[in-house]
Amino acid sequence: MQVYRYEENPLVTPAHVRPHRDDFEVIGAFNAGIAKYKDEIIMLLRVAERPISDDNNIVKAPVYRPDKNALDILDFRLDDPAYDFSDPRVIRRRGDTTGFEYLTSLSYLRIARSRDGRRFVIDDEPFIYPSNELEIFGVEDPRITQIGDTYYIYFSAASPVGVGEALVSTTDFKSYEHHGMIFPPENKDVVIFPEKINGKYYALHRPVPKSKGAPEIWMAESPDLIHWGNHRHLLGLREDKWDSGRIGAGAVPIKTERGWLEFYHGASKDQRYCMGAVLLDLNDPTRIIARSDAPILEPEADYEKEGFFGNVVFSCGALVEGDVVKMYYGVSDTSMACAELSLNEILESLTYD
Ligand code: MAN
Repeated sequence: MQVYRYEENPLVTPAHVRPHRDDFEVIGAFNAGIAKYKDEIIMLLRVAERPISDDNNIVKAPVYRPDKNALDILDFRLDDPAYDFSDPRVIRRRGDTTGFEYLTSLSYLRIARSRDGRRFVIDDEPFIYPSNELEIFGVEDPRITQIGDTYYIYFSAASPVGVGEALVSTTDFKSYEHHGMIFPPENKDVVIFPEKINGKYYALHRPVPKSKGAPEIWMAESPDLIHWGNHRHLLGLREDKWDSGRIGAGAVPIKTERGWLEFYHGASKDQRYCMGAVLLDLNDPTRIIARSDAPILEPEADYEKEGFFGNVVFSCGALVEGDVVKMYYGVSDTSMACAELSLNEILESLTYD
């Protein structure tokens, strides 16, 4: 697979983003949703900020309080035996290996704009900030589906009762309407198809079943984008491959002659995140036509291997012009990058059933 990484990569880094408060620092500007709006390319960044700590023994956890419309900042001592701080993203109760008590940063969504897709200017203010009880730990990893003149933006909403997926819509990227949670916890990595198929909307989503099952990709349908049903399991993990640990949909599906092309992320059991592809039937997207054996993009460049949480390439949006796929992707939970790939080469590389 030929991958052309932009010379300007990483395109947006935390250093480019001014924190929204003076006592905070930006540690991530990554996993952005992508849209074309008028003559601009919009990158809706997940900006992760944390309170500046002047004591190395203290980890701070920011929590949004909707009743006060303000943040609370909780302090944890690194030597507190009740907690495990080994994953820099989260604060865990000791002994808990998968869940978390608090996040070490608070994420919100902020717009970066570009004409050429390479040089981005970042808005001064957040666009979507946590606003209710289900978002008090932050909003993360947005995807954007344009349907007509409306842009549907959906993202993980994190809170003590779980991480689910919330939906908002906008027509101008200035104001938006909040439609509440569309997939309850635990669910992430939703992508909504850009048009109705046989009279229904479709979405991919990623529940995390507990007593049985694994973090895998499901399909749902809806008459109105708000109410989702007829859930079906679509795509599973593959033992001993790059996508053996967890998978989730990435970019909004691309309509091609051969089918809907979906870029999804797969993590190995040791948390190395790559991007691969799956091809779905145009008229029945619950039918899988082909899938990547090997990743189409994997952490290779320094900025993909090193950072806040290294060895991660994670795309939430791509643009297509003719045969050129411009895949925008978060790197190492830190910054944003873009790579161009050939649509045809991707389609040819898949393994067909
Ligand atoms: C995981 C990671 C984090 C994220 C939390 C909550 O730990 O994806 O980046 O903040 O889940 O969603």
